[in-house]
Amino acid sequence: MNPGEIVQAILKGRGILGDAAALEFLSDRPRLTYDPLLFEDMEAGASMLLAAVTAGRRVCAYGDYDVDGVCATALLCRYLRGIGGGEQIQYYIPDRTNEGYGLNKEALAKVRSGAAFADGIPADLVVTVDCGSVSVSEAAYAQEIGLDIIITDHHDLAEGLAPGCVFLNPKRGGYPFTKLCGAGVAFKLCSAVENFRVRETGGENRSILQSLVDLVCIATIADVMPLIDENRTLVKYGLGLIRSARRPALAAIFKVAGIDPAAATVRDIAFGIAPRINAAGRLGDAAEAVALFLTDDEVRMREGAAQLDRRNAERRHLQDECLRECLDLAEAERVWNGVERACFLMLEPDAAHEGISGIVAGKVREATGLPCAVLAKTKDGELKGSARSAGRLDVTALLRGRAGYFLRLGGHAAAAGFSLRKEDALRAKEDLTKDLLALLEADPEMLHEETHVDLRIESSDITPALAEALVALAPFGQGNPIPALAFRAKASIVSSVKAMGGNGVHVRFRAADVPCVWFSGTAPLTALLDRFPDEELEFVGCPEINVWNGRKSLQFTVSLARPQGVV
Ligand SMILES: [Mn+2]
Repeated sequence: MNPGEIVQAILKGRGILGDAAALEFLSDRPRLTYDPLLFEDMEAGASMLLAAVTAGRRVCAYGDYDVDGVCATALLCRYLRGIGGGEQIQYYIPDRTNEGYGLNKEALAKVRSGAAFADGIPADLVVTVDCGSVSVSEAAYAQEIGLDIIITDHHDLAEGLAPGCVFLNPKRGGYPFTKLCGAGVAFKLCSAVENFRVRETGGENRSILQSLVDLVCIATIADVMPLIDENRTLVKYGLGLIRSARRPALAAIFKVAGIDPAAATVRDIAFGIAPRINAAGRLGDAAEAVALFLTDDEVRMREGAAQLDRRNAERRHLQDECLRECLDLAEAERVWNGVERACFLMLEPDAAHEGISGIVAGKVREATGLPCAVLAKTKDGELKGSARSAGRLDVTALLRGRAGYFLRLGGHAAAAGFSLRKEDALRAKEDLTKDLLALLEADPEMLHEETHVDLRIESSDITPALAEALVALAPFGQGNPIPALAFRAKASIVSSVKAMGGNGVHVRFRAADVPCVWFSGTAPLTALLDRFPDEELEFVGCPEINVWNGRKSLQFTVSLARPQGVV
């Protein structure tokens, strides 16, 4: 197959059907986007918001402490200030530990009275971003105390909603794409406001709005939304803005992270930029991160970015300590009467911190292959847990099966959050392990990650031209992974095996003459060649152009190798 055919086959396998869809998917200037007025309530929401800003009323963006919430808050404030709202546009971010996620009545009272703001001016309108879908009684309360309210969110819907409340959520139906992040929904609201504003004033100036797509891009990546459909459009243009380093606050964060914005990738944002923005809300006050995006003072920007970097280093330190402890605890739970077993890991480390339990649970899952919850004590003596799933297990469903133990419980297939009484923790752990073992009885492979292969090709198809053609499928990430191509080679013709890296865990080799690199692959490759010396092996990965010392060379980056026929 030639590179063009391979790209087309991958697209087809990913459900991108037809020439128009393929052209759009590969385009540098994608056009796929939808009319914001397709949102239920958008017309009412946008005109209410524009009227409030035009009348000089105080508007408060009510956000969240994670990256999506921070970016959505900054985006809404920047836009509304930019179209004339000025300092009347303020924001409120609840504290992770003391208030928790979503709307709360005390905060709304402070927003209404003005106590939430440095200048003490009371707000007339509150616009939630990235939260509010389940805050039914809080939304009613806002209206009772004289606050108009617009809810914008992308989380799952609750049963009902406060009557008379404007509620923008793509999951309500009407809007064709439901996987926008919170900042994406806020962006659609601003787009609608912009349309109305242009219609009223006759002026055409979309530059403020367009300049904010970088924030949508970061939020979409950090919230692990699928990089398909309208998100692909937003992320492509957003990456373009980020690479041109147009936003000084963001450039300052790139600088402290040691990442060159000109070559920024989805990975750089997910692992270098997002954790720093997130660190404010985990260990300090997320408002610090919002303030960084709202200031135009370069000195404050530099200081703000340095502060985020310090908080991130502190977060990493806490996380490492907690992870070490958790891995020891996990080992003790896995080995039962001297025998290794599958179990639901529920760990209660001394070094627990609410802000990092989710990350640590994910790392324990990676290390053990088992579903894991990490618990932290709260002020009122309860335990608050963050759980991460493994393989095909729906961890929230598993926990719901024992709902009686939990004071609060929410989440999705891959992750859950809950709280329970300390005295119930041990029995909950035992019962959840019992339920997990019963599931494994029926489906022994349930906890294993499946390796998806896009396409099986010949080793001779792997050329520099193919590596270059595959780049057009980027940006890669959730919902649009790096292509996984597979080729076969006899184990006996694997040659030039060379361990590399500080401790030799990575390996370079040639298979059927294809130059390969496999990160953390030394041990599995050696085992494979020892066990199956005469068999045909299948190598799964992606061809790439490696640039080293200014020289370009082709390499096939292996993610998995296995005996042919094993799936
Ligand atoms: Mn979100």
